[in-house]
Amino acid sequence: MLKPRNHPEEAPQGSILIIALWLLFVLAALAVAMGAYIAPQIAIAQRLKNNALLPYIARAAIFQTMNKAARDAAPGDGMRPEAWRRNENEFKESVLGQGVFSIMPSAEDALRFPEAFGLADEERKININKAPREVLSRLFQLAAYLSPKEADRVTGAILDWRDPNKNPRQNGSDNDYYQSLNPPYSCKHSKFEIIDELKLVHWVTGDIFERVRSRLTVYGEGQINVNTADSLVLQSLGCSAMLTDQILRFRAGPDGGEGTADDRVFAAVEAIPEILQKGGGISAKDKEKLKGLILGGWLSTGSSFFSGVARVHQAGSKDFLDVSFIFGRNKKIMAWSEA
Ligand SMILES: [Ca+2]
Ligand SMILES: [Ca+2]
Repeated sequence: MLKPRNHPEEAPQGSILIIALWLLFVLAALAVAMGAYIAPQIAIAQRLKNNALLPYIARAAIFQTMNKAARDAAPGDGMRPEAWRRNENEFKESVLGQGVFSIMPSAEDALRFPEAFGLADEERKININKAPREVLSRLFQLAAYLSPKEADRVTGAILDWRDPNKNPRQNGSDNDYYQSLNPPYSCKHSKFEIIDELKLVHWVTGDIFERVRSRLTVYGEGQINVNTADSLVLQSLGCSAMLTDQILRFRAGPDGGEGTADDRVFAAVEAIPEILQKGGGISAKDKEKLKGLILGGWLSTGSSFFSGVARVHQAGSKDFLDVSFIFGRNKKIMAWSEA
């Protein structure tokens, strides 16, 4: 007797095998698909975990830098700007635990020190809260190309903004002007806390602000560091072009360029007239001007406030974080901003 072609007990066994194989295939495909779906998420999670460390690395980097600046407060060589202004050994790709950091100048300071690794000092700038009107007026004429009349009304508005007196001075700007704006706001009648506040002051356009911002600060006692101030700041103080040139030439040293090993510093402000006299002689008028600045307490030979950007990343990772900061030699953080 012939067996039936499809044995009723064999068919399910074959089907089960095929179904099992299919199931295995489907499960394997699902596992591959799940893997492909999850892998990037694991990578993202890993990256987030790594990037979450960056603010802590930045913090450590800035505190380490602040301690270095505080140590340099000892009189003498610590005041030499090159120790903190251009110092690749200390500030370029320095290793800190799992992190790596560089200290660079802020965007506006980078215009002056494009290739530098290090800090920028605030005392090379004019203090907007302390500078007399004529110094601010010269700055606006020299940096923003304003006429004496235009500079006079801008500086009048700045003085009305910063002093507690509520009556506007001649060529100043009072509350009525600020209240007429949309939206209206009040004249501050108090010191500038950040330089960006200047954008709120009457007559200060965005263009004018951009031209003067890198020469103004709210930090320090108002004295200008004669070892770091640039030509425009020295001239804003009232130094003649000749006197400014002599100061810069002394600082540059024999090779004539600033930022090299032979640079010189003035050790004390009182010694400046004699040093310049020996270096080639200064006019009686320039000597008088210098004496006035020294006796008035407008010059210093060191700085106490420093700004910069800490760029941090983890070793082997390209993700970085920029943190802008300003601190004092007294180890006080004055400003902090994570980009
Ligand atoms: Ca006022
Ligand atoms: Ca030099």
